[in-house]
Amino acid sequence: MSATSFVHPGVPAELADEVRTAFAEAYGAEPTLVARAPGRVNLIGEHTDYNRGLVLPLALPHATYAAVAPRTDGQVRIASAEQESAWSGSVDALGPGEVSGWATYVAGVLWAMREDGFDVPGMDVLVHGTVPTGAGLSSSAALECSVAVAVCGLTGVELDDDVRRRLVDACVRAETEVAGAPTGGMDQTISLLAADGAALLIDFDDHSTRAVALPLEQASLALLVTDTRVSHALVDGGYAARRADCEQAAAELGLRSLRQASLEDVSSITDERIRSRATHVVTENQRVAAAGDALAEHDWAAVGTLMRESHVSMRDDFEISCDELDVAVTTAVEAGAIGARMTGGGFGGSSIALVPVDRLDAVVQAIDLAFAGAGFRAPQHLRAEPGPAAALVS
Ligand code: GAF
Repeated sequence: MSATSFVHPGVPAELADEVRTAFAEAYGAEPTLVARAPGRVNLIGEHTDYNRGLVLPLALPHATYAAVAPRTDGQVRIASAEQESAWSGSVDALGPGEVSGWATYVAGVLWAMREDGFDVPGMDVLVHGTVPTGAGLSSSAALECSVAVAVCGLTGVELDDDVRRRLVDACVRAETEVAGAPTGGMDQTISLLAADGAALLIDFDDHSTRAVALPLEQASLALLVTDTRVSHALVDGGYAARRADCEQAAAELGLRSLRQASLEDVSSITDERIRSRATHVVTENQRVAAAGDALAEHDWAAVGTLMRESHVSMRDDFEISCDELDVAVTTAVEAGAIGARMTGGGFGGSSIALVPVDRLDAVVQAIDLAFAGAGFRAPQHLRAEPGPAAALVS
């Protein structure tokens, strides 16, 4: 039994009851149904998705629950069990610029689904969840995907692979065109297509996906996620600036994307910053492919090495780490983790470490101590066990 207190994902049936109760309190009636969508943590492959590259995320057990009921007057009401502000308006007024704050993500999904030809009626929506916000664990994608699945439930659309992929696109449009965060598609793809018990190798060149088993328990390993509590926001400029640098690099090389670039190509880029950004993307794609192979062979030591190399690349070439992330990663490895790296968009958020179970408490304590010693805010930790994709809650 671990002495450490982790951020608990909650019990799905209890959370579904809680969201039903909160819905009834907010709207004075029972919801028709509840949908659940997970947050994610990325094992390896950062800032590669919008470069048509490779990523290897897993769905967290931490998730967002959306309770919904249809309305006949074409109105939409959006509320949350956690957030104060609520929004209401017409289903015809949900597009870019119409809604602000967290409700934008919900409104954006309804708008993008309508744009794609889904039947989206007026409805009441209430969300409730356990994905930490601002921690780089895709609480926004979990929110989007829970609403998308709920709408399908309301309108009787079966959630087959084709529909799930259309929902991924709608949720990405919600994020990029309505919320204004120029992200790639990793977070929505893993939330909607995750394979329970596995990581998902996603190739953004052809959008193919392959489940890669993660038999952590069998290997007496755990994935420790440390939220540095340095809030990251994808709508801030750093993420967009990195994306622009990558696009500039590809344009300079005359390529459709950095996925087609080799290290030799990249060495010809004259601007040092652009060359470093492209170096990260090219080497990160190689590391993701190697990590997929290493996992297939249960070569955890190789996975750990790749994670450590990935962190160095993000720190030095892509420059998206920060002191708190560097301390979390270095301390985890010094205290016995096989590998560790920052995860997600960067500039704060979380790290992920691959840790022998019998070293878990020691690693957590070492990180807490190192944060206190450096005068950082106390971090919070959670255990990442690969969970299932978004679905209706029965
Ligand atoms: C964020 C984005 F939303 C993803 O699309 C991805 O680019 C990630 O940062 C970095 O790998 O989570």
